[in-house]
Amino acid sequence: MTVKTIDHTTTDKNSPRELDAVIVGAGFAGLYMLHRLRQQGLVARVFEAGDEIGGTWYWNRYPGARCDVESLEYSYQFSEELQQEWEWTERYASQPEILKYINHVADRFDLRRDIQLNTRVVQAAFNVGDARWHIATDAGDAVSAKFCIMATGCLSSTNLPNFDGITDFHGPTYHTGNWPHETIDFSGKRVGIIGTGSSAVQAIPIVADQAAHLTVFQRTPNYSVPAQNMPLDPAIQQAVKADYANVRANNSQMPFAWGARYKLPEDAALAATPAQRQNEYEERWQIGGLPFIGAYSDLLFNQAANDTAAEFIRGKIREIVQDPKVAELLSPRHVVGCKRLCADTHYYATFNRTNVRLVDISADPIERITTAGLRAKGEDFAFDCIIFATGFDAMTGSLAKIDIRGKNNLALKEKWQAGPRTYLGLGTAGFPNFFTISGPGSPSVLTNMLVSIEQHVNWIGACIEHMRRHQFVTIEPTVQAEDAWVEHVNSVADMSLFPTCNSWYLGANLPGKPRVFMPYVGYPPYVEKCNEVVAKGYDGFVLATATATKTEPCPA
Ligand code: N01
Repeated sequence: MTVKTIDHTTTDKNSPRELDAVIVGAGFAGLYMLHRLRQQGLVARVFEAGDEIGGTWYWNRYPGARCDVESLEYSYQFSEELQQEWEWTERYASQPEILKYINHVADRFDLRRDIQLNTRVVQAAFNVGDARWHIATDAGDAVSAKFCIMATGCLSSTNLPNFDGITDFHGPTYHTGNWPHETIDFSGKRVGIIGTGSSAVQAIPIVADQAAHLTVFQRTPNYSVPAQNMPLDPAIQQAVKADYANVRANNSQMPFAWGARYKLPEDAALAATPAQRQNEYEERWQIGGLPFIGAYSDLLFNQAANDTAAEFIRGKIREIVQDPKVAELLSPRHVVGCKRLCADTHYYATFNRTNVRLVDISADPIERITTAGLRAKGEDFAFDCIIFATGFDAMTGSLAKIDIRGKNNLALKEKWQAGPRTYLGLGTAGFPNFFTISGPGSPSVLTNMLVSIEQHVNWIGACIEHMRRHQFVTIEPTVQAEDAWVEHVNSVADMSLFPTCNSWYLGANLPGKPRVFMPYVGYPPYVEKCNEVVAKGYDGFVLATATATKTEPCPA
């Protein structure tokens, strides 16, 4: 693909070809970035591949799709009016409600006029000559922009394993991450589902309820805690809204930027007695969802501590699931939380249904997809439809799909061959004026994404404003700062138990993907570092004016 020559003489007021910024993606990150840049007086355009806005919440519309961070926290905080006026109906918002909220935001802030739908960016190349990004789309657009900002999401490039015979099946197939827009009715159908991650854990109870029969193919069992979802108590909503500034501020001090309203993990599990631990875990089980992992401060850092939580959940599985053999197969053996903890509604109990069968494929991978269904463990399974709940090429997948070229025609894909390399997850050396919102090397997926997105957008907005005030033309990280950051991200991860299992955080879910822990562990120290970088005049970045390059600290 080559970038079309830009006709600099054409100036269509409604569709300028020379922009201040191009933003790729119209999910939570892209929408707020557009709003922020407009407030700063910049001309920006968002390109979005989907035919509607919403990003991950547009594509992931499988039955049961729901957020695992509470709705009162999984929302923007940049506008006091917005956070006061919007009424959430459930403790954990469903996908349709979140999509409605996103659309409300777009209308409220008049964002749609700068969003181009049905348009996938296929190439972005930096030209040293004019210090601009030249961007081409599959709709034939060729524009140039001073800044190229990737708001492409961390979980937006679906992973469909390359099973033998993948196209042979005669019936319909669905991927949870790219679900059809019409309602799929599984009534009377024989359904097969591959995968038991967060998406499957949410979908399985609902599909099982409708289908004549559901077969679940499980490669690795997952820990899941009941979400305890319920209608949102108006008194709780009112109390949070009355104190929103404090609620948000307290969350920003939490390791993962959410959940400050729950008891903080002060003690170590190993310092508690078995009876105290049992009570604590039981209390957390009743609270529901991700706060379970906050029971003790050492759960993600000490194997023996983690074992106590793992055994508690395995005990729950044995209590809930009537067939001991099935309970054993559903019982994970890895560290709790090292793959993302799931939050469910009746997941384990679903395996007590007579129309549900669990097939353990941990030792025998699926042999092939067949015209009638699939073949596994020497057995032929016949289905009316198959659901792939097989996850994503996380964090780097959607960037790798675009031909991104920095200075000297360096391809990002090539630079990241052995794993992503960024400074702060915000930028990468050799790619001036290129920003990644919640990029690898930032806390992103380990946190409440909305908090991390807003922190990045605010940082990028302030950086662009700083450049304007001081007449800098380009900014990019130094190789030294980037190398030190990559090492730091890894050493922090290595202090935790996160790298101990085959998670998508590590890229270990995809054959051939380099095994590198991608997110940064710890939101507050990360924000402190970002602020310190700014206070020191964009320490670790190279800022260049039209005539000179400035590597020494400049006024903050
Ligand atoms: O994807 P996953 P997901 N043969 O990668 C299996 C967020 N999310 O879409 O574990 C057979 O977790 C794979 O097996 P294994 C959340 O952050 C949030 O479910 O690799 N099986 C696994 O069981 C989450 O973590 C929410 O051995 C294969 C499954 O497919 C992230 O998105 C809801 C296979 C994939 O699980 C991803 O979740 C949904 C193969 N070749 C998602 N390849 C909430 O907010 C893969 N698998 C609640």
